[in-house]
Amino acid sequence: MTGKRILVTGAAGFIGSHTVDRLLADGHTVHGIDDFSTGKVENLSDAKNQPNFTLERADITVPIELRNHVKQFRPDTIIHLAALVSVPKGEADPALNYRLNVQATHEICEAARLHSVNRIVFASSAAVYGDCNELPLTESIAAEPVSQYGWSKRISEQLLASYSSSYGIQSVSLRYFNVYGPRQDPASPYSGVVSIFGDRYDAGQQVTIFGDGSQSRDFVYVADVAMANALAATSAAEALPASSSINCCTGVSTSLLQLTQILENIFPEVAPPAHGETRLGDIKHSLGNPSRIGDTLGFVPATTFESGLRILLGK
Ligand code: UD2
Repeated sequence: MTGKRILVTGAAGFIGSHTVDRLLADGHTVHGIDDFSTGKVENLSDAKNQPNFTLERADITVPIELRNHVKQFRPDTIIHLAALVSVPKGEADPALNYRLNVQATHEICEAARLHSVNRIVFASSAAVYGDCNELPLTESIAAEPVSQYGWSKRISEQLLASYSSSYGIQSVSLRYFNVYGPRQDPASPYSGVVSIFGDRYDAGQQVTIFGDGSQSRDFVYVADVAMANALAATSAAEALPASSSINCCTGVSTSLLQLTQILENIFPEVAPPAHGETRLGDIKHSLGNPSRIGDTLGFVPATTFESGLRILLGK
């Protein structure tokens, strides 16, 4: 396989940095951009030393900045990961959510159109399914989001589809389920449960389960998500539809009680979890159907939940 030129937005973030690592390991030439509002340069400490990687600060909501990067680097594909990454933050600041998660996607589409980029891979989310409880969630289910964040991802998918039909720019929107793994910040109240619980157990502290712990999620390991991004960016054009929305998930359901059971086995000295009130607006179960990602991209998750958790914890 000949290496491709791939521009990654949000390159210094949690998923972005793993995606960069994967693309470089596969022999591609990568240009990363990030505004470093949440991304960290340390996340790219391995990548930084590699000759076929460049990294620059850029604000993708400023059209000229973005277009200059695309014009100069001339990517075959853009992987667009920069975003506001939380449902509660989107509800609290819908204007910011719109700017970062809709307007920025449009800027990416425009930069791609103006500078002849062949394909865009986009970080969508299971949040597009809203409160649907027809599990497992399959792409044929109508996406009916219930949050500003979920809507912004859905609208972005449609923008990409429109640029695909009008201008022939191929697009792949990957609907990420619950991504976990190294470099996810455990300190924020918006952090995912795996990073919060992993961090607490590691520090010898008791965790609090909101509700009875029977709620479950489809946890997908970040290096597997990076692999999915790489496959979506580099698969042969003929192997993919002009525009598609594809679940990025494992199809395996894990409850919070199963999560804490594994953590208790690793850290038997830590007090068992406390239980608190169910979190407002929580969904009980989320599970994706991974058939389409398997069929179209040949994606098979390489990491079981317990092994991913152990890598995260270094155990
Ligand atoms: C995640 C995202 C949400 C949205 C959604 C899309 C975060 C924080 N949440 O929500 O924004 O993208 O996915 O599907 O990014 N929990 C506890 N104790 C804690 C923390 C969490 O019991 O200290 C529970 C929580 O109430 C929930 C489960 O763990 O039942 C998973 O929580 P989460 O925030 O990791 O993920 P989710 O799917 O609710």
